Amino acid sequence: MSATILADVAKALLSGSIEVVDLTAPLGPNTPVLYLPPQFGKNTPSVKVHEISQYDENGPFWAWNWLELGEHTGTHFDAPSHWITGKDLPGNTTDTIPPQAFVGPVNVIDRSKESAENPDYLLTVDSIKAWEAEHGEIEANSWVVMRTDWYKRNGSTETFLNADENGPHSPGPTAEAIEYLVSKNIMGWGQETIGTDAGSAGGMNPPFPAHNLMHKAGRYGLASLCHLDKLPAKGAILIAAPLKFVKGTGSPIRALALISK
Ligand code: 23J
Ligand code: MN
Repeated sequence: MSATILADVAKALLSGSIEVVDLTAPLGPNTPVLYLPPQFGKNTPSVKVHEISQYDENGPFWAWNWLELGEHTGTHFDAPSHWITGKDLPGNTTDTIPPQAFVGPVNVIDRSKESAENPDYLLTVDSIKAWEAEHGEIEANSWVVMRTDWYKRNGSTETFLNADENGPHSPGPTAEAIEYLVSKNIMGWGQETIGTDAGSAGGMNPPFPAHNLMHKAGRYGLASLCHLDKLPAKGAILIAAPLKFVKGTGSPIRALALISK
């Protein structure tokens, strides 16, 4: 690569012609967490912040806290080891994934209108192909994320999970859509909901297809992304790096996008 490309990026960052967009939800005790029904086992707890000192007798000149935090909390990264289908793959945990995976071009499929009309909206293969016909082909090792504007519900667990007696209602991909994206060798799949799958995904074949099929292919997931409405369909660079948890199955991230203004 010519060194001038990075020099141009540096100039653009300094001049403001490249903007950094924050795709991250606030992380704290009010962050919504996934609720899975008892048939699926245990749930992840809410974030807890434990004070160590606050410029007081426990630390006269300093403030610090320690955190109680699930790996899959808030805006977060799913590693292949998160799912049984990815459990034996090499480089499948947050400390062993090659860092090249954390920075890449991102394709933004806007299905906000469809999701507003139908909270159970499912992205299909035909819908992805229609997007590609309009915006260009999805390249290998690029990220694919679905904009739904669901992040606007991310202030409260009730509106975010959107559950009734039939379970949660939130948009996501069909199993076939994920198969198609895996066939394109994408870096990973992300969306704005609590996880990478639709609310109805527990009843799909296979259950939780974005998890099952993406992680089986050694690829990654991003959940609870925000502000995808600020990104172009193509052309942005996504930066989404998990903490280097030893043997981690996932991690909260500070998800960022670079866009040109
Ligand atoms: C475990 C089981 C089902 C789901 C999830 C976790 C997530 O969404 C997650 O955060 O990975 S749907
Ligand atoms: Mn997760």
